[in-house]
Amino acid sequence: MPRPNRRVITVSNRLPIVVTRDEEGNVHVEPGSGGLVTALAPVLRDRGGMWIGWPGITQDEQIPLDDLIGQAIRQSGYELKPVFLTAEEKRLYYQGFSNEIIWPLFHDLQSMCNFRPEYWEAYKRVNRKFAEAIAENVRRDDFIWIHDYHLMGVARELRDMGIQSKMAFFLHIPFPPLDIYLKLPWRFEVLRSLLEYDLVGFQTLRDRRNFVQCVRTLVKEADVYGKGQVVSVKLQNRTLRVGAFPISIDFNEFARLAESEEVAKGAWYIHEHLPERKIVLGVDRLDYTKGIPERLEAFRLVLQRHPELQEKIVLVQVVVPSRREIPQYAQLKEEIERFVGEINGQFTRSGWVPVHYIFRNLNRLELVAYYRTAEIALITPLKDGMNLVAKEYCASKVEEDGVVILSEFAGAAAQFQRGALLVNPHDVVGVAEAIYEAYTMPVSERRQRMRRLRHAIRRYNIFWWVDAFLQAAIARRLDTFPVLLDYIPTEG
Ligand code: GDG
Repeated sequence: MPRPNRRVITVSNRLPIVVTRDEEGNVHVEPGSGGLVTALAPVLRDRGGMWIGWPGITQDEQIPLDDLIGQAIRQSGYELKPVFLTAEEKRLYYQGFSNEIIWPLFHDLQSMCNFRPEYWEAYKRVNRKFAEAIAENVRRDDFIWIHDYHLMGVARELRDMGIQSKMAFFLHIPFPPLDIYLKLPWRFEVLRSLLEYDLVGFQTLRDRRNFVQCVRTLVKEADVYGKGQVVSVKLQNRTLRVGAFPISIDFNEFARLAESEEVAKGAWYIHEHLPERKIVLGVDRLDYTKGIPERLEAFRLVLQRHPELQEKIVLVQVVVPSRREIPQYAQLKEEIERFVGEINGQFTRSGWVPVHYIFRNLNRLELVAYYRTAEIALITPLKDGMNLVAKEYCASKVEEDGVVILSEFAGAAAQFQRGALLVNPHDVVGVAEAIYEAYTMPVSERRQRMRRLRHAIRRYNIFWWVDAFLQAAIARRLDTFPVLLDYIPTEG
């Protein structure tokens, strides 16, 4: 196990707090509740660590946060250190470099990138700002764990400031293949900064391989050795490790919630209004990587190819508002809504509307009620780091019945291949046929598949993930790893 006295300094773009304003304009701050926060909270509490990040509002909004963050600290039991950004930094570093360059490029969508040099300058400035906040708070023996694509440059800044502490990085999104990575005008700078970490973690073996291929090609002195989940990269004066750590969820929390009376009531209510119909569920942030228009096309196709499913099946598509300041996201929303309108216009009959479209944030109970009640989960991203919705759906299927249709380009595909129906999201006929297969699948097969999935997700949950990462980073032990297979499609 990692040395118990080592504090963990977690750094992410966003602090794990939610800042809201009520009707009277009063500002409230509550601790966040995602899986990562749940898993890291006990680690931070026990070791006296801290979380550094942007609270989500800009300096220009002039909201005094000190007292409110103080309250959030008392509730969470560990330190929270805000890094404040100006409105311009938010626009150039967050919306610009992070979400108009790295996000599309790393999801293989290079034509959607907006490679503006001022975005890069702002990214470096803000990464330095984060590094300064870390440097002010770090002690020599601390372990610094930096998350995600917004902060790839922090290690370089920290080393330039002379910080020698152990540092690790985890990328929540995919790492692209060499040919795509090469398009990045700042490819050497980004790679060089990543190589300053002591451990770089990816979601899947494929991402890890892509990264290693970029290092081998672009960094002449790098020598890569080892095989399996974690390999070593030897540079002139240091060696770092690079590994695959598939992130997960707090399985028990979802299962417990799914068993609660409130969720059972919610699930009953949803089905009561859709009697005799199977529910196909899609849940996604509004994002062009999630493949929502392609999925709607597949749903339209299954209704055409198998008309006996009409009036027997509904698609509930939840889209959670996200990044709406970026024009491509606003366009995507319009495209989805036009498409939903077309399908409903074409197929609706008295008493049956084929697509139920929800554009808002559901609360946890509502979300789990949908998971629990839907017979089929339709999760078809064009590319996704992992996809936690797939894991949450399985954890919530406490009756061990339900079929997952999952994109082979989601990081989760490797772990799901023996339980889910894996599809190529671009093959809309294939996805339509998978919906038909899920609809007609015998109950014994559904249960067998769902049990397998639940077993794996229960075992390799978020607590396992945090532990595996910390062990690889601090204790340099690797023995908790399962065999992580790639998914390779086979013919026929
Ligand atoms: C990035 C990577 C990787 C969704 N709708 C509602 C809601 N959600 C929650 C889900 C889930 C989360 O949002 C979505 O997580 P995903 O993993 O599916 O996708 P990204 O947001 O793109 O996350 C991804 C992940 O990081 C972790 O490493 O898996 O590949 O892209 O937890 O529950 N939550 C609530 N209401 C909703 O309506 N409360």
